Amino acid sequence: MDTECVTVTSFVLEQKKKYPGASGELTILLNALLTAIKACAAAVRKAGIAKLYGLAGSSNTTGDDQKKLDVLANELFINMLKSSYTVYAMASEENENLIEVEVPKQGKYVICFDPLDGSSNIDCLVTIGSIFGIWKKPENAKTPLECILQSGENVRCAGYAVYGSACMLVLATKDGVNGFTLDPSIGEFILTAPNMQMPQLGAKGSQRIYSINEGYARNWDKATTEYVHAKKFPEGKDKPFANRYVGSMVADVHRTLLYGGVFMYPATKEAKDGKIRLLYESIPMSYVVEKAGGASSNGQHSILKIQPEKIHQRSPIFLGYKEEIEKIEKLYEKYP
Ligand code: AHM
Ligand code: MG
Repeated sequence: MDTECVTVTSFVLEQKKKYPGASGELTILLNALLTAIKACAAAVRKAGIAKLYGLAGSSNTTGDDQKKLDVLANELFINMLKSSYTVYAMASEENENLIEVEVPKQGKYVICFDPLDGSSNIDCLVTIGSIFGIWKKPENAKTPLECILQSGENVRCAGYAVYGSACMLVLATKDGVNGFTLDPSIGEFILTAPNMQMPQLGAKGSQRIYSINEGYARNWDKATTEYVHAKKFPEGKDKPFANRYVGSMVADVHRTLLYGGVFMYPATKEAKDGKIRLLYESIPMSYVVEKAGGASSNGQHSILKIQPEKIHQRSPIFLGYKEEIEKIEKLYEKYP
């Protein structure tokens, strides 16, 4: 083993040194989050043996059936975070209302998370993940809800864990994006992808990929329909884009970050705001992609500019190559 490897904890402590006034509360919060993520990774690995597949017999606030792993992951996140004494309030995909923290345990951060994203992929062993965004409680906020409903422009730190062929944590702050792979033999996340950057379209190693649920094509708006058509039937000498869609946002966005491409979950005739939820899915993933040199949009402007009004608010989302996102925004100007 590399005795000089950088663990996520040592990396975060190193980062903290850049800010001499920092209290260390965010470092403690991240540590609690890591414990929850490691416990989720272990549960995902042994889910078949521990009889964790299948439904829990309940549905969450947005009407999805809850899987046993959804419920377990949610409890792990909530309990680990509450007992870190760093969190003021939380919002989870699995809880209808915001989660308040008892006064003696309150800290100065708020966190929104999807404890297990891509639930429909659990039982067939396809990649799933956890997504989180962390904000500071505004000094003048009067209610916990006001603390939770902050835009992506105030994010302090965001990221996701991918439970795939390996478990990887991707962490974005204003200083950049870094990837850590879980070494299960020592239970530590090791820095394996420092300063992650999305490839530029056309650069060596970049791929031409569009990622969307094509099954809903008859319900798309004109902008999405025209854009996807142009990816399949490009003009001139351009090659077409390949189509890849896992159906787990974490997996689809992680591939977009590494190989390049465009991920889309647009509005449809049936779902006017699309499906993906702002606070714990779109904002954290858009923050990661933008910090890595890509772009995000709801069709009009960056996802990070949207001021959320409800905890479970949804928004159409497009993210990936900057020039492709610009093309999509131009199509929305053409077909408002
Ligand atoms: P979930 O949080 O209930 O798992 O739902 C969110 C997931 C995303 O990961 C993914 O991008 C999307 O739902 C897939 O939806 P669809 O099956 O409609 O394409
Ligand atoms: Mg989700």
